[in-house]
Amino acid sequence: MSEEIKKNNYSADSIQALEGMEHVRMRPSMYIGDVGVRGLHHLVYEVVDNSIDEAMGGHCDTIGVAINEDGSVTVEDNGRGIPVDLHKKEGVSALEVVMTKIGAGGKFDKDSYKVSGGLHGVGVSVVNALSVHMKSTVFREGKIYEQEYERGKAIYPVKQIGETDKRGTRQTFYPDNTIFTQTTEFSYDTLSARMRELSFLNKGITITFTDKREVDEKGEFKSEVFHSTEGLKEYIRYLDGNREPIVSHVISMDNDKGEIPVEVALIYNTSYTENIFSYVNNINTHEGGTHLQGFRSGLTRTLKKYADASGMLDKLKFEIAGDDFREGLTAIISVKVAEPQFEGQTKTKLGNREVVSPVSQAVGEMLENYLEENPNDARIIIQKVILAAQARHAAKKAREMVQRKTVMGGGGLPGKLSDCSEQDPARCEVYLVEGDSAGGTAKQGRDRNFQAILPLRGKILNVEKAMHHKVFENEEIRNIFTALGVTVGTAEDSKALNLEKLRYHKVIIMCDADVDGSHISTLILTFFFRFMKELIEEGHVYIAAPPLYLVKKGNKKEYAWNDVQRDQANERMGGSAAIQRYKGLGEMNAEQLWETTMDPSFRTLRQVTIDSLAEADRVFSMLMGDEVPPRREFIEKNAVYANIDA
Ligand code: 0RA
Repeated sequence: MSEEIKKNNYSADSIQALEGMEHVRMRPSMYIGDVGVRGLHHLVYEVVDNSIDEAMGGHCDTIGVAINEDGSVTVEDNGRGIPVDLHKKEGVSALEVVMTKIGAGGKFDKDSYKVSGGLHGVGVSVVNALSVHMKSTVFREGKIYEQEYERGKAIYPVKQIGETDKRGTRQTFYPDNTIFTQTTEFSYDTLSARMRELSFLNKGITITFTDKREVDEKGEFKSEVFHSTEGLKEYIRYLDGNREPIVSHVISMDNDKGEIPVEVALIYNTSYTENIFSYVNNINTHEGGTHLQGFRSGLTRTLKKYADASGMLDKLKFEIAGDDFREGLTAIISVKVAEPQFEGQTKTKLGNREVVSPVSQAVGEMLENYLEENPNDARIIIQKVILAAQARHAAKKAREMVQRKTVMGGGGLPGKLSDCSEQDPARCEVYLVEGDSAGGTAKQGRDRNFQAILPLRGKILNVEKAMHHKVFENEEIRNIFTALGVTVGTAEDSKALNLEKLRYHKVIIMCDADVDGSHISTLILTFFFRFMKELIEEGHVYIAAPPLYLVKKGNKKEYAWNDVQRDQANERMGGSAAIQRYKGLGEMNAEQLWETTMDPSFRTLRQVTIDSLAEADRVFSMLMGDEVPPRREFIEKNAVYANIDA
């Protein structure tokens, strides 16, 4: 053990290492991306990653994650326990080295399959540095050891505190609120979604997730157990549960023997959307990269070859494009790469060239076998591809119409748009408003210098169920494209989005605060998610929050956004105030709408962000798909935003 440590050179003296920890506190974003909600949750992922690595090495099978009563988080595994023996060079225990020295995380065990990379894998010492308090407990060789830290510094040497027949490691940490100034409150939904995802990506592991901050009516904690025996195959069923499959099985393969372990699962459904999620070392690679490239080439090559041989393409007048093979496809690719190179704007694009061919080959083989053994499914898939090619030609024409109108500029703006006078997009915002009447009120209430209004007719098209050319032919949707100045499609990529000419940096959805309003917001968000994902990813999309109540007495008035605020306002006015419940935006006059919902110095906007693309996709397919009961239930329980953290 200590041999390993020496080999991996911990020669950096402790002074330098201390500087390392101080550097983490000075520049936390360099280590965890940001110090907002995302960075905060990243702390948990970092600690869980270490336990996942221990599990991938075959040393443990159960991981417990808990949000404690006091808001701290505990992660526990039943692995070998972080070694506690003396680290000769440092003169302290190995545990202390791992916890307090930057760059010491996990790597000292060359036997364990350590593949963490990208944003993750910075080491548990980073979590320690960014926590006001942390406690490590190790169950190892019959004994229990413990050490505690404050802002990354050990407050006593590792000590033995008892005996045990358990094995494993337990880590508890309290995020530092002087670092995470926005919030230190963990989101159940965010962590739960990530634990579910991890269990699908690492089959065989059991992850229990518990929130001890609240108990239900039965006096029990909110808790979930995640365990997947079939991995990605099960993940596909989970993601596509609200879509209708057109083939009989999930097509999948798992090759963990090769130099680069590759796992793939896919299915075709009746929808028109392409949904491919790719992972490298358990990290969602939003921007794709070489593994995705390998997947696409393997899929296209194999299906094309089969289709050509089948004679089904003989009468086709169109050339089939790569896109056509992916309409209605839901797929997950997961690869493990020892030294991943991450590129791209958000460092979520895999750059390693050597990954392309093994993935392409694995996908090719898997599909070839499936098509061979399931000729019925094969025919159905090829038919779908042909339909997609035909629809693509129709869509191209429709899109060119949108483009022509956009390019003409000036007069090309939709007639319903009330534009603002400011020219700098960074200072401009546009409100997408439900209905012409609320649109009229917003137009009167706004500050026309920088606020534009685009009223939308009642329910916009449900893009989840519409073919692409129908989407581009739809007038409301064309209005959104032209008003925003966003164009689609380049010579190389028919779906590429061009945000360069975006005319407003804030796009604000304003709907009634009721179930119908939620539904309309969801329709608009679905459209953005499917057709302008980057707009959301770059933080341009917001949801306005109109008040639910006006509480009034004499010349005193207050607005309330929930029942608690309403009651408090009423109390402040002596308890006998008149309470008006706003049934919709239409019941507010221009001044009220400005005061509560549009005035930047008073309004609250909820920024729409995406934690997990896969989870967002599942939710949208549920909300907007064919199955009515789950949608109704979800909308009633969560309004719109459940998995779109705002
Ligand atoms: C390296 C060596 C050994 C254990 C671990 C790493 C280890 C690290 C973590 C982090 C979270 N949980 C963990 N569990 C184990 C011990 C090697 C041995 O006992 O021979």
